[in-house]
Amino acid sequence: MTTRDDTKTTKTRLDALRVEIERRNPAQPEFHQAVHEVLDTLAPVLAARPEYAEPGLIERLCEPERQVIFRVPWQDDKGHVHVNRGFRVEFNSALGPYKGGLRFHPSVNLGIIKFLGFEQIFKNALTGLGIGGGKGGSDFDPHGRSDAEIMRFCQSFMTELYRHIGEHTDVPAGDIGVGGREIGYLFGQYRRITNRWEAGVLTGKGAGWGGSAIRPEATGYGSVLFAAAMLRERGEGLEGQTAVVSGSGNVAIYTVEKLLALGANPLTCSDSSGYVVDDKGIDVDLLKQVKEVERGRISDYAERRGASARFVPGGRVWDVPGDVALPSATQNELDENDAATLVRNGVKAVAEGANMPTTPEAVHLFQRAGVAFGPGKAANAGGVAVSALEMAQNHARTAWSPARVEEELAHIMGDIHTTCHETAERYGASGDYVTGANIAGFERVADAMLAQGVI
Ligand code: NDP
Ligand code: 2IT
Repeated sequence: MTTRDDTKTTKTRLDALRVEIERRNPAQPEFHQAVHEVLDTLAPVLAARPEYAEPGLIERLCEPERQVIFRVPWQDDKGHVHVNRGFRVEFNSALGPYKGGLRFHPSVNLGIIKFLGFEQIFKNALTGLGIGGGKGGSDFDPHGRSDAEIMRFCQSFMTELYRHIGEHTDVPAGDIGVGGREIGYLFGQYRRITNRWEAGVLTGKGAGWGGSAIRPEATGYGSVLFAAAMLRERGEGLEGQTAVVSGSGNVAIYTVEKLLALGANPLTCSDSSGYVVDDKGIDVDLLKQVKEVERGRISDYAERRGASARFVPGGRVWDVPGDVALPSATQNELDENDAATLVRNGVKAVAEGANMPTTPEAVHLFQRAGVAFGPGKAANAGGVAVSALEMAQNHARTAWSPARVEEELAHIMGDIHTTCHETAERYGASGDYVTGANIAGFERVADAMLAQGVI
């Protein structure tokens, strides 16, 4: 039987470990944040299951198996040479090949990639699909670059990355700044260098050359399904509810699309220059035209939409009242003040489409206020889950129908919700999806690591 003393001793050990991790990984605040958020919830499971308290297990979990950093030189359209930095952090392969996206954004550094890779371990475990955790990217800024510049950058990036990846080793996909266009250029260069048609080396490929139906939609659709499952647990549905969505990229667009399909009313979208409020609800076809076809800004949407929409430069999208909030842009975009505003305005559920968009203080505020809070590890797992289904289709040299993939996605999101909910209950944290997701993901990875020895 676990006593209060066991839990206290375990907490003291975890606190000491956290201090040591911060010392050994200086100047990586996002990585510290992600590790702390997980360690903070593990004490009950470590106290209840002594095998997990084995010296070195948590230490191994917090140390990437491999970290690759490389130079990415490329020439712009005027012939000027630029030098960016490329990263791939192969964090944990106990459950399967490293799996996780590539992010191209000027804010990328090793600490950002490590936080994302660490989160990915638990998220991927929650899908139940046999994928390890990894992440990569570059501090390259794709904004304003021509197609030819993007292609040359991707080719240079892959000219180093190809040595480290493979369908049984490490399988990248998209993230911020990396979508179907970039995956195409990356795949082309991989194929050219290796002289192999190895479809399973990257996911998010195009329809017709190994891509899965519904992969572009999967993250956004999945986070809306997760929000719906949390509401259902409280005897409510999404129909008729208003929603505040941030971001206007891949995740945000398909979040809006699914909200509309389920009868909810998405009122907002945003980018790094401001946000749009549309009193009639976001027009998803116009949003796709502006963002996916024309690669424009969210302010262009407001200009084209007419009287119902207005663009607010700067500002906080969370000032707009809504029943449900779906942060779908980037890390730490929703802070304690934003959470207080949302709670004051009556928000009932928050589902993280982005990775770690809610600061720890904001998460605690939501939980104290009784708001259903779905962490990214669970709520945005639909994207990587369909990536794993893409790998399965590639291995079998087949392509499933959109209806089949969508049905699988709905099952997976339902299972993740149930797993998180039941795990939280089992450890005395009923309704706490953060604890449920962390412990359930941890148990799967930890069991595999213990079985496979000290490696
Ligand atoms: P996109 O590049 O398609 O879109 C990103 C959006 O977020 C843009 O609207 C962008 O605006 C905004 N944004 C990015 N960085 C910042 C910033 N520092 N400040 C304000 N706004 C910002 O990326 P995705 O939609 O793919 O990714 C969004 C989030 O979802 C990320 O956290 C990602 O890790 C996560 N995610 C993505 C998955 C996927 O399958 N793509 C799967 C699971 C999670 P602007 O153009 O102005 O920069
Ligand atoms: O954060 C994520 O889960 C992703 N960017 C998707 C990863 C993937 O391999 O599909």
